[in-house]
Amino acid sequence: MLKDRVGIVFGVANKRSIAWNIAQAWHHAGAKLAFTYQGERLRENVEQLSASLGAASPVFSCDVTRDEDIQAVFDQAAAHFGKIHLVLHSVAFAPREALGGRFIETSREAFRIAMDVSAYSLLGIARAAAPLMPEGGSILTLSYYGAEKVVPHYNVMGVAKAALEANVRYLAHDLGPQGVRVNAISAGPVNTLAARGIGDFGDMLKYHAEHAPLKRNVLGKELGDTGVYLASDMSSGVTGEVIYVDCGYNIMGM
Ligand code: NAD
Ligand code: 0WE
Repeated sequence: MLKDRVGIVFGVANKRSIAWNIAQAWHHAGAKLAFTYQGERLRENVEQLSASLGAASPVFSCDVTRDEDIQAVFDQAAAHFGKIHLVLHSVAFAPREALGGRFIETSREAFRIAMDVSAYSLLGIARAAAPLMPEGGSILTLSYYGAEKVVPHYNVMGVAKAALEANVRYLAHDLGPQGVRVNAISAGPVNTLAARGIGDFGDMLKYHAEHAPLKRNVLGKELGDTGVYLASDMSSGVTGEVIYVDCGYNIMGM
């Protein structure tokens, strides 16, 4: 379904990463991929995972808070592939002390960092990607229910995800005339590196599974499948949208 499409994947840290689930699904659907990693610490992980696809995917360093890093990724992608069609943005960060305690205590600096890494970065990436998408394309990001409703302790990340979801709509408006679609998957909780940094995540997974209509948590494979749908022509009429892939949790009132 993605034959002859080229995609750039931001946000693989390890094999549990949501980005890795979606990248594998894109690969199996026939896309050619490049990966970026944040910092030397993650280089080897990402190189090994990329190599495991057996497709000689290039791997680039990128801290999304640095405009010059983002530009360098797309310069290298242009040199390697010419055109691209797909971008996956699966990146978020807030200082740990801001994820817990009272939201009202969030510092200006923690707010700035959460917004920069988790929301602004989509815009920076979209701006650098768009000139390489003359055939149109699909930009995909990851959100969470805390954007819309209060999830205790998600705090400033909820505010950043609300900004991210608004970014999706404004970018969809700007890039629509060029045939570039922009959408988000709002994923139910998944046990990744970013999630395990959070105390009581096990309890949260259990609560979520008990209260979701499907009575279980979402699988990485299911996020990958929706990722293929949003990347492919199957979703050609869909842009600016936030699609919940959360076993139905978000529809509940009680
Ligand atoms: P993860 O830790 O595997 O991925 C987060 C990625 O963000 C890592 O690869 C990390 O290197 C990258 N990152 C952080 N700061 C960066 C920076 N300055 N520059 C470049 N990269 C940076 O965890 P994940 O759960 O797969 O998270 C991926 C996305 O999914 C995030 O946007 C997260 O908010 C979202 N999400 C996660 C869950 C969940 O429960 N795990 C649920 C819904 C949405
Ligand atoms: O988006 C996220 C988590 C993103 C995240 C995780 C960390 C952990 C380590 C952002 N920044 C950091 N900073 C760190 O220092 N999720 C959707 C997973 C998540 O995190 C929560 C959740 C859920 C769900 C935090 C509190 C409550 C619920």
